[in-house]
Amino acid sequence: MAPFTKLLSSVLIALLYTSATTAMPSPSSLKHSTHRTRSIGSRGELKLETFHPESTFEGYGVDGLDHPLARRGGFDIKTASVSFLASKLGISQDGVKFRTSAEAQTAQHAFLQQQINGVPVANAVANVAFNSNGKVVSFSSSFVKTSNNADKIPTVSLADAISTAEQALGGTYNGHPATLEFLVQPDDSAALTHVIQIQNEKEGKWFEAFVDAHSNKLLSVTDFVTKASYLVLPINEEVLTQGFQTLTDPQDLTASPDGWHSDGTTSTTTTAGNNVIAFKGSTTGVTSQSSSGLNFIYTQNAGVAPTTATNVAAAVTNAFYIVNSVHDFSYKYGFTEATFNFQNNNFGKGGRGNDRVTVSVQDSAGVDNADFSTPPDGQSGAMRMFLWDITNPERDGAIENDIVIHENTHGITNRMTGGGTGRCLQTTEAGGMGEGWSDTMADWNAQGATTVDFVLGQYVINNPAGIRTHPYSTSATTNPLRYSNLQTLTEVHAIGEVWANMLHNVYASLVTAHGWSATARTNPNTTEGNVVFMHLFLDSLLLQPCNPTFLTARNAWIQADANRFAGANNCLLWHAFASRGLGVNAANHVDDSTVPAGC
Ligand SMILES: *[C@@H]1O[C@H](CO)[C@@H](O)[C@H](O)[C@H]1NC(C)=O
Ligand SMILES: [Ca+2]
Ligand SMILES: [Zn+2]
Repeated sequence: MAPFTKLLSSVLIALLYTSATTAMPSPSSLKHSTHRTRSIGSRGELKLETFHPESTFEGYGVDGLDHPLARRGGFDIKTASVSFLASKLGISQDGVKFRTSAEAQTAQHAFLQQQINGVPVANAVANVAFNSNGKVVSFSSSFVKTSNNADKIPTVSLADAISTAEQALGGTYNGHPATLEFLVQPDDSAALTHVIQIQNEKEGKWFEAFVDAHSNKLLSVTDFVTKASYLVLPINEEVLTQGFQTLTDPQDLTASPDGWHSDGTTSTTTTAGNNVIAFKGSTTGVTSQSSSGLNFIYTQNAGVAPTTATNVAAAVTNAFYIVNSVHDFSYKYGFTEATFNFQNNNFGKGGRGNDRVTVSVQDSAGVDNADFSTPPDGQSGAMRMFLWDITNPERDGAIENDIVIHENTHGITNRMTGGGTGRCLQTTEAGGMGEGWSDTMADWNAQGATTVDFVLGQYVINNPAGIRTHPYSTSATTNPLRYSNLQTLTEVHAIGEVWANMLHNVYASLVTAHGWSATARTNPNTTEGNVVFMHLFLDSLLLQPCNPTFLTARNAWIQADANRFAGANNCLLWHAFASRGLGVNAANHVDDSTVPAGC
């Protein structure tokens, strides 16, 4: 505990210093943007505070920033991004490692990492986006001027580090190749670490552990699992009508060229395909077609236990359908093979394959919950849906679409932010926004021509109020949450509600201004507000920094609009964010409702 005590006091000094030099009150929540404290171990006996250096974001508007390499013949994103970053940060090019790039619809994205003596730094990263003229449209970085770098040759063996990590985290090494990376510490020193994946399926744990390669101490973790921790409200009598329908060929062949039941080489007649495998118990527990020709017709019977055979088949079918549908529409808006999506066969379109989503329905590991694990590109995302035991018979989260979409969206945001590492929504504030985006995606899918308040999770708990504290609403009476609520909120779902409510207001403004498209999921090329919204949602994920804050994420939305729509919605976005306290001068969880001059 000693290092944490020391850290706490240094932060207190920093807070006092800040309050002495600015007029703003300094919320005690400032660490939310750079730290996360987790209780680990089966009884939470290990308290681990992880550190993520502050990230910055700069957007360069509609025109972008000219750059010496922009117009040279044969634009090369690797050379251009390394040279831009080195000159921008005033460091040598040896200090920058180009990791990967992704060509997206409106920008080319480079993802880079700081390196010290040729060894990459896990938590000091950067990304640079270029437009089609090779100009820089945005850049973000969490690079650190380190002092006191550890020797790059480990003195602790990988085997010893694995045993330390297994013991501390209560799981086992899963065999994924370990790496050696520096890790910046809160005092700006750089520790050398063995980076090892540790899993415990029964307890729903999946960590990336950073074990000091000189002292054999566990220094940090990436938690690939985003857990729901739902606020359960008292039960009332209302039962929702579910409205099951038979859909014929819902797959989108642009996004899934061989449909949902083939990976381009192997066809199936079960809930196993290129994007998703949905099952109960184990991956062999898939649901098969009910008659010849890919028919999955299983009528859910709400009057009997969800564990009866037909209800299991209905739930597996529904989860398979939703996760494939999310794959297909998000693909059209830019979550593709190249931008680190989940598919077994990538059809030669970039990115890493062999990582379709595994969906475990009625997973026996828990109740009243659901979770999604997002390891790096190339390893399957894992969704686990549990039963809810508030009602009798129990209810199944796999047939409440907003819960499935919420979980699935964790995979999208964790993959697109930071370029496929799964490491970039780890701070308290970024983790909170992760929850917010997931609710927002469910909200977007549920809306019709007239924007209405959105409630999440009312079926599983049999309560029309759902599982969040407020409906998402344009009414500040119905939902009073503002940026400044972050001063007192510490739990990621609670922080997520603030972000999701802001985005609900952005959505409503866009629909008011541009109308609503009924074909938004299949046609991303029209101009209505819900189409615009989904473009900005996904575009901004690729632009924003690793471990974004509300401020940098907002700026990424503004820049996404510049990239795709030449800034047509600039003032609309500012007004919507400012209406909930995230105006131009908002900072440090203090509200501001100012919009830029001219808006
Ligand atoms: C949308 O536009 C893209 C790029 O021009 C095109 O490839 C695609 O077919 C269009 N999609 C629809 C549904 O019109
Ligand atoms: Ca992939
Ligand atoms: Zn969640």
